[in-house]
Amino acid sequence: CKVVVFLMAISLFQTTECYADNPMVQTNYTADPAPTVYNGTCYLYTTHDEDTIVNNFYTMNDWRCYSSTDMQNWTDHGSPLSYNTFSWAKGDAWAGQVINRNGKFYFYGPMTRNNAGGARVIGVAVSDSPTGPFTDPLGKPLIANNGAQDIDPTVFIDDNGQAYLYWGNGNLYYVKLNQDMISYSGGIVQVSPKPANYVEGPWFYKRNNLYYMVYAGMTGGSENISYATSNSPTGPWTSKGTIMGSQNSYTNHPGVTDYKGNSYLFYHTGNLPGGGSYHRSVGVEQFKYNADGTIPSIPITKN
Ligand code: FUB
Repeated sequence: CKVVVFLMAISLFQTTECYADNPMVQTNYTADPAPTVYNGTCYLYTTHDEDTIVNNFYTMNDWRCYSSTDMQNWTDHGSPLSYNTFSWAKGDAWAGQVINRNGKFYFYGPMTRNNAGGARVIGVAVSDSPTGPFTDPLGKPLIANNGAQDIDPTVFIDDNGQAYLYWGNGNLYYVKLNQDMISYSGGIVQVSPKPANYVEGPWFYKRNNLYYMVYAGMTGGSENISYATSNSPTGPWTSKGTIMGSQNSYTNHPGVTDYKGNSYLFYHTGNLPGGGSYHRSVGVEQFKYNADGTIPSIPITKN
């Protein structure tokens, strides 16, 4: 195993809080962070901006996996899957997420199809291990509904066992996944009204009986991170404002988790040398929810 990140910055005033270097991965350009906790370890899945940018656009072929037991030192597990895992895909390995159910790990991620006009669709892959390898159980996309809009899946299993997959660029959609996690029942539902200034990158979870939808929003020239809450997994959603302002990459993308009693927001910027909108890098900040469950404004730290 290779340890990728390491400098520890200790606050002068809060010596118990230690942070990883930001950007936390300095060996690849990474984006679209998606954390999950399994067996006491925090696994972080990211996308991967290739060093060589083609056609001045996102050039992304595989997903990466890192893990940590202290949120400061991260082990690089390489690439557990790529668009080549899916026989029907031709590229654009964009923002994905992994969830554990009954000892199996389910990955959901968007790609462009190698037929049907190259539409962006969402695939599912399965593994017995959080670090892969993953295989495609369907041999076809799970979600192929809206052409360019089917990106950025986020998955959550509620306390009653019902799993939800939300996704979308421009509009927000969801389906109720079946227990097998590779099919769904009922139709695709478009969320209306969508949360304020919603663009893409939803991250869906529940805390203290309140459902959270954290997402990339737009009020200026580049994306911020905003959120909405609901008393129901299917809304209606109450917009709660922006928690992280625009950074130096056009996009941003949230991933939120609790780990060992603390709360963390993962995001991306263009803060590595050579960085920018197509060379992004994942960072992480520890934060504390307010007593009423609202999320404070979260500044980024750089080391
Ligand atoms: O990384 C490619 C796309 O950019 C993601 O799918 C969006 O969330 C945005 O970060």
